[in-house]
Amino acid sequence: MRSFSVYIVVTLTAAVCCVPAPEVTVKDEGFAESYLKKFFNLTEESGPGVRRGISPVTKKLSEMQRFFGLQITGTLDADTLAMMKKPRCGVPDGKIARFSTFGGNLKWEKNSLTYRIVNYTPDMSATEVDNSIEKALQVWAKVTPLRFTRIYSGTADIMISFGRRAHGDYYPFDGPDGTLAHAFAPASGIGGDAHFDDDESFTFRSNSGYVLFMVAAHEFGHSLGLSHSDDPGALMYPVYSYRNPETFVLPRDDINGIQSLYGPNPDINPHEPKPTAPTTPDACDSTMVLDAVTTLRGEMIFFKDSFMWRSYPQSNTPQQTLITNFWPSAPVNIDAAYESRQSDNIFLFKGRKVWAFTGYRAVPGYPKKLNTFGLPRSVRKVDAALYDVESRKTLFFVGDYYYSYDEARRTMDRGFPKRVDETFSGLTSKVTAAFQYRGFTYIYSGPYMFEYNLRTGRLFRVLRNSYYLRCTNF
Ligand SMILES: [Ca+2]
Ligand SMILES: [Ca+2]
Ligand SMILES: [Zn+2]
Ligand SMILES: [Zn+2]
Repeated sequence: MRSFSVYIVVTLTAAVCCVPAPEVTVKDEGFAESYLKKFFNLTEESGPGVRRGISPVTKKLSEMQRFFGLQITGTLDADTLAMMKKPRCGVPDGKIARFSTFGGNLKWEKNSLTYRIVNYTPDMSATEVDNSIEKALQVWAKVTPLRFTRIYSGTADIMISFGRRAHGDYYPFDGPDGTLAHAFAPASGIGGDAHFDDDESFTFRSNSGYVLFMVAAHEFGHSLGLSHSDDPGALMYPVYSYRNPETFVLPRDDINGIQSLYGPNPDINPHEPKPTAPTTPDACDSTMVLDAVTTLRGEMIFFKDSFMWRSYPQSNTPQQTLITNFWPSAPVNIDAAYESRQSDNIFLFKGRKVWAFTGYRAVPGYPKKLNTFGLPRSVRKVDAALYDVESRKTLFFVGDYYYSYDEARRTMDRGFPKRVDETFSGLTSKVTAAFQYRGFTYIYSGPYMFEYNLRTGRLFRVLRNSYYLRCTNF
């Protein structure tokens, strides 16, 4: 134990984004140690046989960083610590892979399973708990031949209970937050069972507290044989994220996972329209059209649907995450984004509204209306925005035109809007995203990126998305 903290090299480089003046304390090191032991199988070093070279902690930190798509530093940096502190499932993280299973033989050898709700949480009514559990099981029944029957006494395949701290297995819960629940892989006895930490406040629908339906649907994935996925959009991703239970549709990655064990639902009517399973955008898709691109304190951020990639200058691997994991109050499917160096804010645009963040924090008073920036009321949405470091102006692209906003004077410049192709030669198709990087101005149109000198309007190169947002699946 003592030797452990020596290995955690506390380095907080300037490139670490978004946590203001972070400090990793001795307490954090202890916390990180127990996190790695619990979820990444870090074992104590003992005896004289300690190998030279990379320490087990560095190795496990790197493994954890790779799993969560963080920058792989092998040190306990601020981003890594923030990820460790997110509420999550208590089951250890296994392979670094899209969906994974506990092993092909850890599955039920029957399609008809029983479940029993052994006790209730005081947070919700019994009806709400029953409904959440039933709905969570149906998430899996819809896409497999598995069918669930509730029993009220005796031993069910899936025994469901709420407990605090030590609750009868060897995996005590940890009080409020941290671990929310855990479940056991298919087997007799405790196998298949799901336990919920009753030190959490569970909720039926609201976005304060943890939605029991979401937590339960994830845990039942384990009860049926799935392990964790590193797809940040998957239900089997280990970190909790709020989703509306009314509109939740099981993502493609989870469907692929569960069907690899049990096959598809034979009762599905192929003529019945069903909601399409959401897929996580892939940087390797050469036809992908990004929603927005911006810099953020030296990083590049690429937005698509509910997701964003962070790309660090010193790393070639863009890290994908849900936008709401980064900024819980941010919109998804945004129209445009830019970073104001003037105010150290990042602005996200969607429809007639704009959100502002400083690092991880939402700026109070937002979202505001578009006309805060002096844009005319007739503008319904902004297609793209970029901040010009040299002139400290922000350009807003709207259809065939663009506006110039003076960040210092907080007014729209005279003489605008101008036609886009008047300044940016050769740009005749719709602008979809824009940003400035290392003195060059990049205007995206579909999957293409046009590289300009903003002063002269000279076009240097036409590139693909992948020039900055690298495809790293190899
Ligand atoms: Ca069981
Ligand atoms: Ca807990
Ligand atoms: Zn889990
Ligand atoms: Zn338990």
